[in-house]
Amino acid sequence: MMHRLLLLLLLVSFSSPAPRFSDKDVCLLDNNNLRQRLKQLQDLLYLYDLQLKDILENTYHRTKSGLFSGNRSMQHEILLPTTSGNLIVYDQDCSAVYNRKNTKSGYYRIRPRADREPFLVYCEMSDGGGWTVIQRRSNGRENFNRKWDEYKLGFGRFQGKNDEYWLGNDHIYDLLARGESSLKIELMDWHGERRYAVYENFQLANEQDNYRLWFGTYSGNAGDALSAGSNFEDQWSASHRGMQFTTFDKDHDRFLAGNCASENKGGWWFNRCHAANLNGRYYRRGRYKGSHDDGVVWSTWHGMWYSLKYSAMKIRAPFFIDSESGDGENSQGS
Ligand SMILES: [Ca+2]
Repeated sequence: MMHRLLLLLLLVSFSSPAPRFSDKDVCLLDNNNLRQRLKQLQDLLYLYDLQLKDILENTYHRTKSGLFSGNRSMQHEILLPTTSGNLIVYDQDCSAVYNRKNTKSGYYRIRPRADREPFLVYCEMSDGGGWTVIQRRSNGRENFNRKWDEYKLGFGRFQGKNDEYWLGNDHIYDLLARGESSLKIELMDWHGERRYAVYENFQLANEQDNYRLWFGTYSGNAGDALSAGSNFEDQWSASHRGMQFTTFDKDHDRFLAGNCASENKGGWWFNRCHAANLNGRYYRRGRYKGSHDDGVVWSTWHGMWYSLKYSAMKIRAPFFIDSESGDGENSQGS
């Protein structure tokens, strides 16, 4: 079908009106243009072939809807503990904390699933409030070059306002499994300039599917690096949409000759390998050099060879309404 399309385009090109000047130079020029156009079409055909191959070989395109919609959102219906004794009821996420009038940013213990232990997380109550922070880089003190199990369970410090941590893929999965969430990524460079990216419908698959990443529409001013920008070839090799999580000890990337997490010093949803990696190596200034582009990278803003000073990833339900400014229907009083 692609070949037929190409043929059609070529025929259209060749059957376009003859040059007005039957001059030899004009003909040569036209020939040249046609040859260039042919080259462009061949390149395009090559890319479409790659894409087609990709689609045929990778089941996530087909299973996506079943994987990510299905019955996931309701399967972890939260039940309040019914035990006697010390009854501590934990909020399911930072939006719930916020709605109980805890409008101060800080660390709170939350419990998205009643059948799992509660855990600490930083709740950001500015920027509309109710944000659950799942990742932060700010000072390079924490090592992000870690194993699968550490990324699964989470690591870092959970005390100071700017402490670095990864909340843990299991915790993030449990938070996201409760329903549709938006992801907001906040970035700062070494001049103190700030940018952000928002993704609707941010989702992770479970560990059996290696925490495969999915996300919807982008908005913001940092550029859509998770989709590897707007260039098709970049997207093919570096888009993070639909990718599984890779660490140096568990390789699920599409880079056949090696492991992207080993090269880039952190766990992430690598493709071949990346256009964004907020878990990369922390360089203490922006521009860096090396054998790999392994910095804290958001390529659509500062390129692959600039490592950011600060990053935070935070999630919130899109229907979250600040009970202070809303009609208060979410408020449970205090
Ligand atoms: Ca690999």
